[in-house]
Amino acid sequence: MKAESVLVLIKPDGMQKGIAGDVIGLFLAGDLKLTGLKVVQVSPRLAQAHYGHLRGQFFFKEIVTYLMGDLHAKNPVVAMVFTGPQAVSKCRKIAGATNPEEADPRSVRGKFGRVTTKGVFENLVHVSSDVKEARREIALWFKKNEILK
Ligand code: IDP
Ligand code: MG
Repeated sequence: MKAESVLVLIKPDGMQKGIAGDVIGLFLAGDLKLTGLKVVQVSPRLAQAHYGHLRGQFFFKEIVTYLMGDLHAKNPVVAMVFTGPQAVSKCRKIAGATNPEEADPRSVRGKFGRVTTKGVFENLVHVSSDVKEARREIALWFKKNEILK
């Protein structure tokens, strides 16, 4: 089967909770190759570009400030690329549903996520939703020479 790549982000709540290692472990258990990894202090520009397609949603401002660490003591993001057959669907399954209350209790979001009283889905991770989105996002977060072949 043809290999594909996916962008996985551990968002600032995961860093603040001190569970980045556990989260990386859950993705590594998916039997994909880790082909990129770095820590990023997210700028307004990067956060807005990352969520550009969601501009106009009622939660847009909130998710931009969330990704920048403004809700979590300015913690950074761990950005990773995983590569292998069906990398997108495998990593989406490991992450769980967008709303942590609806996510499988064994998924990352089910285990560690929460919905705040203000209604923010603090769901710990981002995973590209398809191969096309993954290509755009990987190019946004990584330089070519930061990713293994
Ligand atoms: P995904 O992260 O599961 O792909 P998207 O629809 O791409 O979900 O939404 C991006 C992020 O926006 C989510 O991870 C979540 O943090 C937030 N979000 C999405 N839908 C809602 C909502 O209905 N209420 C609050 N936050 C939301
Ligand atoms: Mg998405």
